[in-house]
Amino acid sequence: MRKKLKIGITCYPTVGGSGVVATELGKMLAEKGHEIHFISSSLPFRLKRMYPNIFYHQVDVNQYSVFQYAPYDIALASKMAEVIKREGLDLLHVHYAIPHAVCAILAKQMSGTDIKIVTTLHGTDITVLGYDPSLTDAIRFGIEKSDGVTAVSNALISQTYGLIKPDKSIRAVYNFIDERIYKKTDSAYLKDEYGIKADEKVIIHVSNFRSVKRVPDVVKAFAKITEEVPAKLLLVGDGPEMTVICRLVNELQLKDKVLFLGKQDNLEELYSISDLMLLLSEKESFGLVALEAMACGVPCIGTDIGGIPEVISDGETGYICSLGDINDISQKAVKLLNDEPLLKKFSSQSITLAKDRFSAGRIVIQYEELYYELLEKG
Ligand code: GMT
Repeated sequence: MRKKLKIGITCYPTVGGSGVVATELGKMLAEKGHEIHFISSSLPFRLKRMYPNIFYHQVDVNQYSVFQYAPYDIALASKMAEVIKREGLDLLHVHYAIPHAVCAILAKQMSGTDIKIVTTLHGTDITVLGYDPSLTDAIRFGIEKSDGVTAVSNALISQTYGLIKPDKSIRAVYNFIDERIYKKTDSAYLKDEYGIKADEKVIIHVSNFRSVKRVPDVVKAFAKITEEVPAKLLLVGDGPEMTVICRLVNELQLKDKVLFLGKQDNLEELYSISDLMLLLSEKESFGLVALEAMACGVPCIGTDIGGIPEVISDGETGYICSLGDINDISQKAVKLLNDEPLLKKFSSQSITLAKDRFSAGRIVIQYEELYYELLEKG
């Protein structure tokens, strides 16, 4: 039997999908007997119960009057080096090339050990920061000096080679869901509580309301859908675009049909009362929320952007439409919502695809294999 590993994990614990994936990965690895050390600025938000083999090392970033900016990167690298030495870590798995891979490389040097560094690219570091020429070299450095690099979709790998041009092989390891949590649950009572009528379909959108998520497109598509199908729209999450969205909802006179739910836990309960998800982003390296929804039996309509077509299977678990094509999006939504047998078929195919391609069991093992491969290489 292979030895159990001591693994350090660093992510932005409060930032959307990457924080979720890093935390869920830590929990899954702990359940497989590995010892997990989260090194981050706050406790990962999905870490809700006690695990005897999960430890949390807080990175404190102090504000000094002599420095214009708080030195997060240096504080993180110092904490990583301290934990590497004290706990005898075998490997650091960091999420984001910058700053986390670069911090891990510095920490490795500071610790004087041969710890292996695995970096997972989630997209924001490549598709947003990669366009800033002042950061390209730092991102490339983080990637090339990591021992192993993964990306959450093949689309992100192509974008990384296109934008950053690293001399490094990058492995696609898809995001995953814990199917014990993300499954259809009996939460029908929520429909009454939210005032959703029996004949109304429920459309859901979940995001951090950044402009790249194109939430106005979701609202505009919904406006057209409700001309044909009685429906409510659940908007879940919060972020910088919220004011714009509230204004648009008022302008389109949709106030009675759109529910602003803000940030929510237990999303599986909301997915379980939903008939359709809309994910109409202009940048999306994977689209974890689409996968979560699919696992709960919710078909999705997504844009032909980034990794979305690798998650949503067009014509099987939902539809892929061109970015901003509100007419096509709403027509496809109406067709699906009005065809109960098709909706049911897409729903069950979504559950099957989520299980077959993206189950935790299938994906976590790919990370473990990479860890052992790197450690055995020496
Ligand atoms: O989408 C965001 O704004 C959050 C961002 C993050 O860094 O957490 O999400 C990225 O990573 C997720 C997990 O791998 C992916 O599911 C998202 O598609 C990706 N977001 C973008 O590429 C914009």
